[in-house]
Amino acid sequence: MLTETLLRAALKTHQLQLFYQPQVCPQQGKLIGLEALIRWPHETRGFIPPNEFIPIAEKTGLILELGQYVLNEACKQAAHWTHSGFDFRQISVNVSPLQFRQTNFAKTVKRTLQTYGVPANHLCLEVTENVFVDTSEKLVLNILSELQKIGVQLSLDDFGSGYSSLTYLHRLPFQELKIDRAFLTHADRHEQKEQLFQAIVGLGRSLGLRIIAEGAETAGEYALTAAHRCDGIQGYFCSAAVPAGDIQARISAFQ
Ligand code: G
Ligand code: G
Ligand code: MN
Ligand code: NA
Repeated sequence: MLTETLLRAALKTHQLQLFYQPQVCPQQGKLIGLEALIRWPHETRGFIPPNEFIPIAEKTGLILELGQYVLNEACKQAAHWTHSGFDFRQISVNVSPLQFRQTNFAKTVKRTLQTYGVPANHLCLEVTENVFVDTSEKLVLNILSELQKIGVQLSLDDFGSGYSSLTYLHRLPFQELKIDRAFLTHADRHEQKEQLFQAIVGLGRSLGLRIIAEGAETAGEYALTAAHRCDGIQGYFCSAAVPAGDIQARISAFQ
């Protein structure tokens, strides 16, 4: 069984690794960023999916340590890529609600960027609509505003999939909207799904947001994101998340 103890040990001994999934502009096929996704390679069990261990980390509070580990590793990688001359554009990191609302989160982010010498605009923080559960809109706005002042990019992840109130969206300083992959799946083959997808792209556009479509698995879905002028596409059709060392080879395959 997966336990907090095992996860804590894995974290402590650096068994958890970041993989990176490319985000690609569907018009030019150019790289526009990378999302860091945590991976836990286990000696006997293969890769343990984050969907199994992130909830444990959230329940036990270990997500604070795990979140900081991810932030450190992503910044370390960003600095390394910058020094080696690789223009990765930005690295996106997922931030859990508990981590997001911890005291001094913005200060912690700023200090981490300084530690690794990473310019703030090379980091994008992704939060989901779940940050609004158990937290007032005012507090969310305050935290986002502090992060905005630092200069990091802010992205609303899995948009449309969960608790979703459109009333707050225009008040919050996001630069990016990630459309939940449920909207893109088969949208090239179902008229109504395509219209729904198009409507969400339009909603994001009208708010001046960069639009990333998630979960393109086929050429048809990829073409659809280009037709609707999404700024970016992230999906298995381009590449799944791969180790940092494999990213440049991946990218040269589609650029
Ligand atoms: O990557 P998939 O890669 O299987 O990720 C599954 C889920 O785990 C996604 O919802 C993703 O947001 C979440 N996840 C992946 N990496 C991280 C991370 O570093 N921090 C947090 N909080 N969630 C992550
Ligand atoms: O943070 P978020 O929930 O957006 O994490 C992205 C999740 O989606 C990760 O688990 C990642 O591996 C997964 N993913 C990325 N591209 C695809 C895709 O094309 N199809 C599917 N089914 N999952 C994807
Ligand atoms: Mn994400
Ligand atoms: Na997502």
